[in-house]
Amino acid sequence: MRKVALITGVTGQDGSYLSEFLLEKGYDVHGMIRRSSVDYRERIAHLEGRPNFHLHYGDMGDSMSILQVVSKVKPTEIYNLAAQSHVQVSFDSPEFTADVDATGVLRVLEAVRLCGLTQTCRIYQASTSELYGKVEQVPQNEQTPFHPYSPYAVAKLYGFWIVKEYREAYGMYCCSGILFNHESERRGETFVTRKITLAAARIAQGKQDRLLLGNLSSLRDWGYAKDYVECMWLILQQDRPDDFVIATGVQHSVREFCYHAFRRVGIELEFRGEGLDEQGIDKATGRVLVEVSPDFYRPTDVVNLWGDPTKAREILGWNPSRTSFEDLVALMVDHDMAKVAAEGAAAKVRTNLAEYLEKGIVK
Ligand code: NAP
Ligand code: G4F
Repeated sequence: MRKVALITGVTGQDGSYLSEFLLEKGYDVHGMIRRSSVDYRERIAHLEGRPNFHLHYGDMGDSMSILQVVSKVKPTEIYNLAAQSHVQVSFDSPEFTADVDATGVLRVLEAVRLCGLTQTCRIYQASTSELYGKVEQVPQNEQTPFHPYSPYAVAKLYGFWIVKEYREAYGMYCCSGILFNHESERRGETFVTRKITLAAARIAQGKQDRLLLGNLSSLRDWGYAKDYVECMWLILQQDRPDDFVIATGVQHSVREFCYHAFRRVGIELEFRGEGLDEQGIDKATGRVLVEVSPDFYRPTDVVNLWGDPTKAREILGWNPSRTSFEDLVALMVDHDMAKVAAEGAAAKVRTNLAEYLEKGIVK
């Protein structure tokens, strides 16, 4: 049996972990990357040069490039992870987000169909808990109604439905994993968890003064990305195609994430005030380390995500509790403490990014 996987979004957080996971399982792994004037492939640099790891140029906005990659690789499994994945950015670039996150999914499905691979290639679509958006039920499971609440979520909703349509219309084995937030030491630096762990490390080492955040009360079900890529694979190994919620079943606020991250670097935070006036204060020194800025509020924000992973546990045999919330925060903070300490000559560049983050230039 050929085991050939094609991963779109291979340079992303999940793409890098999934590549490692599939290589370990003996797959030939092909990743699709987009051409850029700078080579930013930090997350997969350690895999390049391995005999079973191959990269191809392609773009989710370009049908012909996807068709070429699919026809050349003839994958037995496609993991469609490529996306404009930042919710705030989707408000700034809604058309681009729709093209990549919605129409892009259709392009992948059509490429498989046009290459005559409908019966030999299984497809995983990276769907999201953002589909529940302005939630109509807590916790959320596979039966919970969708109520997308950002351009990103609306685009991903199209992806979810077109996958379902191709499954029913053409009998294709294509599935969506409705994944709740999953984080790691490879998480992009403008997502809230990584922004917090990097800031905690920099503040502890005297390289940043304070951290500006948006809605501290927002609730998320945060898991560890390395655990979640196993589910993507499991979803494609079942007798029949189906969609699954992947989550830990445990919920925390952004405020709690901050509290635990700072505690890990030895700073006990106390939160005082409300709304825009809320502050995170270092109990030992009285210094204000966390402040709220309207720059990081969203036009519409999803504030109550909490997943019910019962189906994944029972059918896929997946363990949603492998990495606890506390362990996740600790591993991210420990990684960033070492990273910040080693920054040396590059410190200024990193500090500039921290300043941009603080001023809301990069969200
Ligand atoms: P990520 O780190 O932002 O990675 C996104 C990947 O998509 C990158 O490799 C990026 O390439 C690629 N990409 C973006 N636009 C592209 C285009 N036009 N053509 C080709 N590639 C393009 O995201 P992630 O956290 O790994 O998430 C993976 C997938 O799961 C995404 O679809 C995301 O929406 C979804 N998801 C994520 C979570 C989560 O909590 N992480 C939860 C639910 C669903 P560059 O490196 O060139 O930018
Ligand atoms: O970390 P976030 O930007 O992640 P968000 O919006 O939940 O999206 C992530 O998870 C989704 C799964 O549910 C994925 F589909 C998506 O691709 C992405 O990976 O924001 C989390 C929460 C939000 O409510 C946001 O308003 O944190 C709040 N927040 C508060 N201050 C902030 C900030 N978010 C960011 N990025 N930056 C802040 O300063």
